[in-house]
Parts: sequence; structure tokens; C-alpha cells
Amino acid sequence: MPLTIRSNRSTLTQFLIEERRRHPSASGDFNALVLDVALACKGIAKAVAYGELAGMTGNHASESGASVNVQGETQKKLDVLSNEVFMRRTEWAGNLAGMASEEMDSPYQIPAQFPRGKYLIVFDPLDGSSNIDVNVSVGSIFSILRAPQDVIDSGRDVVDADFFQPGAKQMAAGYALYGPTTMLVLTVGTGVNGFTLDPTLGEFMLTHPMMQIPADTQEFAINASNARFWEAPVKRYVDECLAGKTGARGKDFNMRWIASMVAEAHRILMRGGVFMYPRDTKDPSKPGRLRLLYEANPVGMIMEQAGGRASTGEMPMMNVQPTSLHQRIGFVFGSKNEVERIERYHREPVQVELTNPLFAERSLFRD
Ligand code: AFP
Repeated sequence: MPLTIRSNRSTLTQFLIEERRRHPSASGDFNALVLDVALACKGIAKAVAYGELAGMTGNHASESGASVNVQGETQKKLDVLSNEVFMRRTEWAGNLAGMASEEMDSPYQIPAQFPRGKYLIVFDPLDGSSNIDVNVSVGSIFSILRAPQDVIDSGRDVVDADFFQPGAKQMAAGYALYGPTTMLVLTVGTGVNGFTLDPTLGEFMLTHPMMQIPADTQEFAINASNARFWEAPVKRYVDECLAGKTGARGKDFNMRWIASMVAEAHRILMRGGVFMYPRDTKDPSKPGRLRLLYEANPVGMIMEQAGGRASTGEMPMMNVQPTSLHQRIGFVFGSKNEVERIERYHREPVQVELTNPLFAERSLFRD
């Protein structure tokens, strides 16, 4: 399109160079890493777009049958390919001390033929991948941390504990959304910027500078099939949303559930809303569905940097001290006033009286 030629928008490279000018002592390693991540996302976007034309839908098969990741989830062909793309694009340049991914049980060591650097990256290479075969938007999520000083000084192999840093310590976080357009949404701790992939130039162009989430919303997202496992504060919040104008909130709400968190996060970033995958009682071995290090922390940082809020329901997500690489956690994020309300409901005494007929005895959302 001639539009491309006329455009005076910043490219991602230009944006990063301009950011770097604010840190005259920066070596450029960080920018190089982000650009490698961006290139990985472009590669994944292409693979996702070709879909079945390139034989890319369906489950990944190993020699022993369908392959399963450390979470016990069946891996899609694109999960495995996206993980590979992330590793190959970022391992070589000497910017990373190690990496960890949803798709790998243990941290990945930078191979001996490459120099090691001062950053760690944690990623979910293809979040929402169970939606691939039905052609719904999916995404990649990443979090960049500084490696512990002794890792940088010694160049030793990384271990799980090197990644156990609270979200507040993230140097940068972002996601790529593979939807009608491919977007890269990035924070380096100075706000949130959205870049759209120009398919003609193959460049991410700054199209959504300094994104801000409205503080209030009338839209919520939750998987209501889990209603019987929710804790009382979540039941209360959803009950009030469902009661709409006739209930305590005095306004009607709309509900969405894509089951692809990147797509939900992006919707919320664009027009507000609240997302909940709270801790529940479904499986006592899993305190929540989503993963702390490569889902909740990066998306949480983006939300907070855009003026929203990210929480476990009880405490700010950015303050949680991780204790394992693939740790799961309850996650509530989005419009600030709504998330604060949900946190308040967690602090207030349990309300036993739920008045909405949907939650009454023998109703739609009850046992
Ligand atoms: P997949 O990557 O296995 O599709 O999981 C996606 C996800 O982690 C997140 O993106 C969704 O919000 C959530 O799971 C959906 O979970 P439910 O299937 O329980 O609704």
C-alpha cells in the first residue's frame, strides 16, 4: 500500500533508539534483545497465518505419540515451532544468560558456542494455542529480567531460582497478538506502546503510543463454567455484574470470554474491562490456571504501566515472590477501579446472601 511510503510513524527500532538516548550508559544489548524478540514474533506470525496451508494446525506428535508439556497440556505443532523460533532468534547474540519457557521443564542454557549476556527471558511462545485450530487470535508473551549478578560475573549455567524475581523487577514485558493485524505491545517501564506489523515493510510501526486503560468499565471476562469453584468474593463480584441495573452496581455489564489471554488483555488495554482467572477450588494442586512468570507478571506489568491494575485478588501481582518456574496463580487485571473493588471484596467479610437468580439454589451457576 502507498500508505506505507507516506507514513512518518516511528519503527520499533527508532522507538528503542530514542528510549536508549535517555540512558547514555546503555550498551545496546537490551535493544538488540527486544529486536530479536520482535523478529521471533514476526516469524511466529507468519507460521500462524499460513495455518493448515503449511500443515501447521493440530497436535505435535513425538515418537511416543501426542506430546505433552510440563503443565500436562497437549502441545500443538505451533507451540513447539514457536518455542523453537523464540530460542533460535534470541540465543545467539550474547544478550542472554538463560531462558525459560512454558514449553520447557527446566531453564534453557545458552549453548557453549555463543557468548552469555546479562538478561534472562521468560516466555509463553504461543498463548491460547488451543484456539489455533478454530482460527481465533493467539499471542506470544515475554518478560525480560536482569540475571543475578553472580550469573553475569561467572557466566555459570542458570537454575530455576535465578528466575524467581517478583514482577516489579521486570526490565521489560510485552506480547505479540496474532489477530486481524499482528501487533507488538511493549513496556520498558515508561508506559505502554503498541506497534502494528506493516506487512509490506516487515516492520513494527508505532501505532498506539502511550496506551491507557480507562479506570472504569462495564465489561468483565471470566470462564463462568468454573462458577461452582469460585471463592465468595469472586461470586459476589460476578453476581453484582450480572444483576446489572437492578443490583448493587446500578449499571448493566457485558461479558466476554475468548480463552486466549493475550486477546483479552489487548481488548482491555484498548477499551477497558476486567479479566479474572481467580484462584478457585477446582483442583487443590493448582492455585489458579495461569502461570506467574510468563503470563501474570508480563501482562501485569503492561496493565500497571497503562494505568490499570494487576492483582492476585488479594495482593498486587507485581509483589508476589515466585517459588517455582511454572507456578500457577489467581489473576485479576484491568480497569483500576474494578480490580480494586475485587480486592476490597477479598478483604471484606464473606457475604453469604447472593441475590441474583443465576446464583440462587439450583440456578445456572450453582451446584
Ligand atoms: P492454552 O494456551 O492452553 O490455550 O491456554 C490459554 C490460557 O492459558 C489463557 O490464554 C486463557 O485465558 C486460559 O488459558 C483459558 O482457560 P480455560 O480454557 O479454562 O477457559
